[in-house]
Amino acid sequence: MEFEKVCILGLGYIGLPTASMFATHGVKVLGVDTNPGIIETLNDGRIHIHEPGLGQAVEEAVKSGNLSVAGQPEPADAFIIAVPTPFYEHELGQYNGQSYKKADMRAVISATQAVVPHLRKGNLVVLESTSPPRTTVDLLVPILEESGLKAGLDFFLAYSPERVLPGQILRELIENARVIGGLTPESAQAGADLYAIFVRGEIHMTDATTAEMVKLMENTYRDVNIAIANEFSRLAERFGVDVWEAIKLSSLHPRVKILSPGPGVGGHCISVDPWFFVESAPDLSLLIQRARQVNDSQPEFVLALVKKALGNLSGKKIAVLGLAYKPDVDDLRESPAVEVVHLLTKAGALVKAFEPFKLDAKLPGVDAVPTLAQAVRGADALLLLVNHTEFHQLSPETLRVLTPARVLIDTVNGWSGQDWVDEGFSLIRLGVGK
Ligand code: SAJ
Repeated sequence: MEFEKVCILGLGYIGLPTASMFATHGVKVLGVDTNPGIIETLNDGRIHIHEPGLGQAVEEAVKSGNLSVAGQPEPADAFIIAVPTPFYEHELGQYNGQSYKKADMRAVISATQAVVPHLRKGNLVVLESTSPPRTTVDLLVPILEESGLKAGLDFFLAYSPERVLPGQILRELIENARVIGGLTPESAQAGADLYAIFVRGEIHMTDATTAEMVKLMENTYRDVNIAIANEFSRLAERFGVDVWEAIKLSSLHPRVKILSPGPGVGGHCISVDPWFFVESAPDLSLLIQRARQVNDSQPEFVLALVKKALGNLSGKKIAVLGLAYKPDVDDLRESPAVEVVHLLTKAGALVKAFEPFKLDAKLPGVDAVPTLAQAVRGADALLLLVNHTEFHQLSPETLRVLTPARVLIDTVNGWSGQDWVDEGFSLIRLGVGK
């Protein structure tokens, strides 16, 4: 199938890079977003997302004359839906006395409805948003068929998950293997033809529900594996073992690769997606629920560690290093570091937090300061919550001048083995028992 014009609904972390890819590969692209602020920013030649290389890619796409943006879709050969699927913050489901989070599919529903008036015979519609299993078949088909056209017969319909790592989106969009799940084999083939325009990784065709499940399985697998690492950190502490040493030695086994414990799991993917399985089949996803609970309670474990180091936290000054959800990114969404700050503050500690990737971070209940010196001055302890590369080496001179603190609490194994730590600091590490 040939594609002259593609309409992409949702210009976020996935939609915008995808739009720029198609545009720089000779396709006319209309990027659509319902947020007028985003349209205005893009029309001004700026972007609203921090992702290496993305500003330049969008600039090239606009210069090529192929990328334009608007608040509403237009007729096109293909429509790609890449809107967010968060969960409801306050509306929980219940199963056997346990609560679980439910997906908020409103953005997918309204984006799909917005396609209906423009849908023509022979068009392709692709959903990229991470969604509960059967969303394409059970949710999209009935909405799109309001056009009077029959899915799989008059138009093609497919699900294709994005799998790119924030920080490496542009490279991974091109190089990663891509899974395309069609409502029919012809729909999968149409989807494969579309992505072959810029994807250099292998393209694998399957059915739509399998593709939805593939995406959820990938992120759930990672979540469960991080949960076991976090549980090992608790066990190691109990048994007087250094979990980091034990992980290193266990991973020498040819079929074992243990992930890293830490203050918890954040971001908008791994801490969210497993709930889509739980919501769809709570009776069959007990391990997945437990893993979510372990990871979500890891900030409490960090709080206990800090209490063990400092005693009563009331009035204690703590310098928090890092607020991002993972190392070397500026993204604070669902960040466990932010949760730790809230817990410390609730326990009476006076917390100053420094996030080098977001110097102007403004979060309710968090005193974020724009320099490390401001955070560290007068602190009773330094608490490392994110393994940013630039935190590995802290200059001893700076620390000596700025703080009487000799207590370092490391939740991500960023400080062990660093020379400067030997200079009279006492280092307390997550997952290390005495
Ligand atoms: N984390 C640990 N220990 C580890 C690894 C990660 O505690 O050993 C924590 C991180 O600090 C972070 C969270 O887990 O808080 C998630 O980070 P991540 O790097 O594992 O994943 P994301 O959320 O940035 O991106 C994931 C990726 N999925 C997988 O690796 C299976 C990415 O490929 C997906 O495209 C993305 O989710 C997505 O959009 O779904």
